[in-house]
Amino acid sequence: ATLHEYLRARAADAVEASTSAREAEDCENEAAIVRALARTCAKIGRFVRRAGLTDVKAYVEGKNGAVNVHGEEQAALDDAAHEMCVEALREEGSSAWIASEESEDVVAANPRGRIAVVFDPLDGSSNIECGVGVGTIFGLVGVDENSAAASVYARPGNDMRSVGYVMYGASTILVLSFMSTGAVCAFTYDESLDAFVLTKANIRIPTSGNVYSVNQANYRKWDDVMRAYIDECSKEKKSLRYIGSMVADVHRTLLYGGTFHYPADASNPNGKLRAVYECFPMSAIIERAGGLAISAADTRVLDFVPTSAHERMPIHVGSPADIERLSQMYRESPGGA
Ligand code: P6P
Repeated sequence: ATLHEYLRARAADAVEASTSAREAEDCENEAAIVRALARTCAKIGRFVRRAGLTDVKAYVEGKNGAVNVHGEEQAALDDAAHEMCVEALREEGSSAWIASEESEDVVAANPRGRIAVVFDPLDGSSNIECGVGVGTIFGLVGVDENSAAASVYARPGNDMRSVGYVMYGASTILVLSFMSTGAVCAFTYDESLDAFVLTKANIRIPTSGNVYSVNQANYRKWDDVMRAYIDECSKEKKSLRYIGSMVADVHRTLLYGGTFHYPADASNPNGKLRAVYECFPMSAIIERAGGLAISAADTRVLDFVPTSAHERMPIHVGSPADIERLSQMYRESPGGA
């Protein structure tokens, strides 16, 4: 099935189960927003694959006036991806708010809208130059009509409905959980059809894995429990795989099992990754595939309530047995989490 057919079927089921016309309309709008995002990500994928070629330079310069002073096209491609997502969401028309990791403020769209969209248009873009996988991350949350901007981000990650990411790697893969109960599915973009085709229905993360993923260079700056946990991983002869692109590292974790971490450290007490744009959608995908996502001992990432749109938080996601072990070590440590 194509993504289009998948969404039509899921939206029809949701409409059937809806108890009001408003709820039914929200389901249709949610499917339309996901379709608009997927179409845009297929376009972003084409630019990422052609990074460095003149047509991309021309497009990016057109979007941004001029490629930034250092000629860092990948940074400008960030902005271009942001613009493409904003344009697509405005054109689709039903989003109440458009919240991009690339813009300081949440942007108001349709005041009567009841769904807000948060997204990171091109995460890990510093890797584009060397051809390493990068990605787009998105999440949808329900808001009241005439809602305030804070209703988009000052709420627990549990409130996310549809969540997903697109990985621009060897192929362009969309991983999606549609609406708040959607199974985690993978769709591969088929250029010949200009469509995403369902390739994995109902992905379940392995109970445990032999891979851990973290920037080991920060070892000295972690707390004692994190150091002890990573020491235990190497004693258990696990492999370290760290791409430095969250979408790629989490996607591998989802399929192969193991863990991905961006812990708090001495210089980043809240870690590096953003709660709303990165941690919430990726944690929702991992949890809905049977994994765990914590920011400290017994604190689920999705229970956290940010106080600002760009707030950062520590994150540990992955196979349930492996994350539970870390949780247990925090619980048993004298200093606690
Ligand atoms: P570090 C990319 O810049 C990013 O935002 C995530 O995609 C990635 O997981 C992380 O930062 C890498 O950070 O400090 O290990 O280079």
